[in-house]
Amino acid sequence: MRAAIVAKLMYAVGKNPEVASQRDWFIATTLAVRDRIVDQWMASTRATYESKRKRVYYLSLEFLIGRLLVDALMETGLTEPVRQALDDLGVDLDQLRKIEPDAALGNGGLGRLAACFMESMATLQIAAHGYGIRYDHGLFRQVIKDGWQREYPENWLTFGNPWEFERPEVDYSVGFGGTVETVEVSEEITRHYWRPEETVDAIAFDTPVPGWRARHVNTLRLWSARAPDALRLDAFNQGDHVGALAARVRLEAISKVLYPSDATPAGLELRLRQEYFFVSASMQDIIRRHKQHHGELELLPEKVAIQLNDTHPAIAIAELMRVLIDLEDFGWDEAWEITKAVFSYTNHTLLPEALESWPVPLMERLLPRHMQIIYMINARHLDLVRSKGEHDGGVLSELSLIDESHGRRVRMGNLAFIGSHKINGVSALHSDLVQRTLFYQLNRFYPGRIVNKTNGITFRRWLFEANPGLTELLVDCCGSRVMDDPAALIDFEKYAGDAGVVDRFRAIRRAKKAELAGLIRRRLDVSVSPDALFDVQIKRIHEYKRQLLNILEIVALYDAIRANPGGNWVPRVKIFAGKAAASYHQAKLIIKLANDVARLVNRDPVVRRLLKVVFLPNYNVSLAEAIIPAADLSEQISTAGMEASGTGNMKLALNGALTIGTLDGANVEIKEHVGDDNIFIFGLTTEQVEERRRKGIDMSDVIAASPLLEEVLDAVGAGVYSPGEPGRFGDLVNSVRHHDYFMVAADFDAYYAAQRAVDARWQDTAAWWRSAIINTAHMGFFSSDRAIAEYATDIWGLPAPRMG
Ligand code: 26V
Repeated sequence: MRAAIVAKLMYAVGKNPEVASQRDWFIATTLAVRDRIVDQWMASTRATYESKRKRVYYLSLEFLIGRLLVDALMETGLTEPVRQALDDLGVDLDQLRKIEPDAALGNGGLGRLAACFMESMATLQIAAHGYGIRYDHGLFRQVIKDGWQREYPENWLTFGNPWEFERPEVDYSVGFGGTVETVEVSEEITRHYWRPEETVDAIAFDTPVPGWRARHVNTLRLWSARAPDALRLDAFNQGDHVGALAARVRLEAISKVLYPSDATPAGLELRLRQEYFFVSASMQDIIRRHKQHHGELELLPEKVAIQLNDTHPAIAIAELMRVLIDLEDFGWDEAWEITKAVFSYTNHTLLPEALESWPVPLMERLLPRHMQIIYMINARHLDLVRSKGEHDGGVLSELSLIDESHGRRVRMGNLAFIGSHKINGVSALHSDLVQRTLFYQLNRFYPGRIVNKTNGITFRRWLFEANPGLTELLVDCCGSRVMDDPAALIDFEKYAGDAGVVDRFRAIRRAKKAELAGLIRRRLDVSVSPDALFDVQIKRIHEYKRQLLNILEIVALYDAIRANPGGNWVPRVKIFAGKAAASYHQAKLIIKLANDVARLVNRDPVVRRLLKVVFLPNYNVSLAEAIIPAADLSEQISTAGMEASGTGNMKLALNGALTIGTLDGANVEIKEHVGDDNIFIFGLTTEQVEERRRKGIDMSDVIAASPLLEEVLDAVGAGVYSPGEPGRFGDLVNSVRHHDYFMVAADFDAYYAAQRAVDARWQDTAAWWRSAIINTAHMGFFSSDRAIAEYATDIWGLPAPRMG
């Protein structure tokens, strides 16, 4: 290993050890490790080819990967050899690790799920390819200035990306705009020729994705946009040098930046271009590979399963129809059967503002042939519905692919539904709501298509890599098979009352908290005690996730402590991290409030040892890996019915944090697994939220009945936390009082009471750690290996993977 690293340093980086920087060593080490993975990669590719088995294609506009060095070392079992080799060379692996930038090609849950699923598909030795976009700039970097969020561009590629392989020869042309020529070949046959107005090239960049123990290695193929050479030459030859460059820049903008659209739908042409760009390139690649290996396109459903990660790639349904009919001479019916058999679609949110729809005029201009095909799909779909006796205009318009209510728009969710054989939600509750609300009518006419696939997380990253100490303890208690079989975790439960094991568990947590305290001191210059209860809420900032509820509870607690500083309080550190969409005003105001409250609380000598509040900037995968093993309490407090699943909830519980949460998303299933006594559930249920909204969302009644909340709202509204600008939080307070769609007021007292129950449990040390151990022990179900095994058998038509 040492020789391999030095060879890379010299012959690939071009440095000798005496002058090499930490970054040079990082690149050399990565390249040496990558070689080992590539050996397995070639073997996996060959084996898949020879077995002729079915392949899975995971189409996603987001892959939120994080760092890869520690991950690759873990998967390949090379951590110790590499650490030793670097030691001999006078280099510290833990320093090198931090040089690597996060690959942040995603916004949040949806993108991180795609990354966990890629790892589990490789672990279960499923022949899978991820397809997405190689954004030059990932999710923005968040800086907190005077308590406000500021966004800065992210530049993960500045020093190159040693994990990827550029494939200049894998180059597909993607068309946009233009016209469709219709030719009547005969009485029955009409042909359509799409003549795009412009084209852009998609260049492939491949990253190998090793699974556990590197038994199998899959490929993540990301596309980068490049202007076609012809374009440059034409204009250049005509002497229009500036014009030539401007046209190039416009086309290449397609893969420049990730849409940070967690707040407002990206109603922009560039977003639609991104979607079709990566779909077209991926479909060309899939079809080319299929023809090369299996010949006939009739065999597509037998050999190919394509999973649509949300509706972002849903245009692939129209694209496959276009290819089959226009280019491959299939008849409509046969093409449609193939298409439905190949595609399946995962829904990740019910929020109406997050459901994609594209204006018909934009689609007609950018993708004229696809628009025709969508009309045809719609006509046949509505005929079928009518043939089943449905003639109600309201119902038909809800079923239609075209929304006529505010300008004509294509509903991508309906397209994804109609063109798929299976549609899934991401937790039991969410899938139920998908059936009962979003796709209520479609589900009536296509019963059995909607299924549940509760999300999961990869234990390799979120347990083995993030928490090696706990992993070692689990191996000691459950045996080494716990490293291969998540179900083996259950044996840890036996140790819930074992004093020796509890002591080790606590010491592991204590060490992680001390590390996090160091990070908090370095980044924020705030000192916190590792002996306090670390209470964390880490996720995108969104009103439905209710960071505001958490902050208002802090204010109430702060007042209570000040009123009785000698009381029997549990020392707490409240930890927040998360990004707000740049255009999401309310979310940015919530960040400001958290920071304003933090400033006041942290410098108040009265509460000094009892309460600290910190907002850690620039939340990303790497920061999550530092916070999660150090968490005692996990905040999962979304308004019931609004969080599709959550996956941070699983990561925290796996590492032994207790959850305080609502009956929302996967919290419901976490509760079923860990038992009611080991989780703190509070607040309105989904049905109660619906009922309260029907009654009205002015909360004057609720607030009048809660002196505690009244006092908190008065203080925040009066500017106690913003003395320089008393009206700063007026909007926030006003919406809680009179327009509380998210039920902050309605759930406040229940949340306060649940927090006091948390205090009581913490003070019963034995009970706390018993619950913590039970949480870890019961998380096996939430492995993404289980989730992927279910997708494989129930959706992709694969044989049951071998688990463990
Ligand atoms: C998108 C948008 C776009 C515009 C308006 C507001 C809004 C709110 C949320 C989103 C994100 C939707 C996609 C997403 O990331 N969903 C998350 O998917 C996770 C993986 O399934 C799941 O655990 C989270 O609960 C879900 O929010």
